[in-house]
Amino acid sequence: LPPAPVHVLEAGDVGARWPVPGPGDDKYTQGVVGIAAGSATYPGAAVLASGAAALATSGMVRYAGSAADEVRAAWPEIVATATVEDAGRVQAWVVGPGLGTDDAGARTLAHVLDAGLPVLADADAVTLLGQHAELREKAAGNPVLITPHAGEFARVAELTDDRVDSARRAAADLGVTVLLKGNATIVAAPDGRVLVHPAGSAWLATAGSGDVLSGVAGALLAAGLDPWWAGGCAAFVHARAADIGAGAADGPGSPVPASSIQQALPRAIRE
Ligand code: NPW
Ligand code: AMP
Ligand code: MG
Repeated sequence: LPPAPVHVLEAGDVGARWPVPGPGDDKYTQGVVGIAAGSATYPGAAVLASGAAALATSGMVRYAGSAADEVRAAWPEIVATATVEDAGRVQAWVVGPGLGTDDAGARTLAHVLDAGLPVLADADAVTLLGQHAELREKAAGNPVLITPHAGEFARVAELTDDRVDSARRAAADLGVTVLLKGNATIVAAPDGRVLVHPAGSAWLATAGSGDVLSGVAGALLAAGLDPWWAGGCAAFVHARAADIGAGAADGPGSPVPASSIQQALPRAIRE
């Protein structure tokens, strides 16, 4: 790959792109995001991703999956159905958090990729992409953003000590935008462009925080941001929400569970 400039994310990048409703908007023009997530083992991932999407968009969230009861109970504004086939129209999909990697998960991912909409594929959806060449083919060349942690990344591409180079190669090879998680978050587009959020919040290193990131990034895709900026803006606000939730702005901070990171999103977005 030829060298490419690395853009270091700043608050101004996010402020300039974060969707704000105007007088002519309605819930559909603000973006409808579908969340295909959760399983009997991991209903919490569905609640974390769906609720984060609801806090990050002024449009609409539709949830599809086996955690419909849990999602409805936690978020009455979210329209929940049991399957992606019944979800109705959405403008972008989030797929993968807590989904499972069985045949049902693979069918859900295939359905979502076939819709031709922007897709945020996280967690088990990344693992499934690593397992099935036909799913990688469906994703390639489409507006797909994958958000692996290091373990998930290694299932779809080679991870070396040069994380920027690894993410760029993965994006070029897979034909999707790659957000590689870690203390520094790297977002690489298939054409070689790289965004970096150099030092996120270490308070994010807690169970379920990635599921929150998925919902935020999916809401931005539904609002019309391209996968590269959706990933970058979501990572920036997510890290800030963790610092706010941990009280790290005012002192040393204290542990912040993922639901509290989710609840701190409005303050992070307002900033
Ligand atoms: P090791 O130990 O290095 O050999 P999984 P997961 C490796 C859902 N969740 N961070 C490491 O291997 C998710 O959405 C639901 C993490 C490790 O053993 C997924 O659907 C929650 N792992 C599902 O659970 C809250 C790293 O990868 C293995 C790593 C599984 O998610 C929690 C883990 O791989 C969770 O979000 C890193 N930086 N680097 C809920 N409340 O419902 C290397 N590894 O088991 O596929 O991933 O993240 O545990
Ligand atoms: P997941 O592993 O999917 O739950 O995602 C974890 C989230 O926390 C991602 O947004 C990571 O970038 C972030 N994260 C994990 N560890 C750290 C760390 N040490 N410093 C900053 N951010 C982290
Ligand atoms: Mg995760």
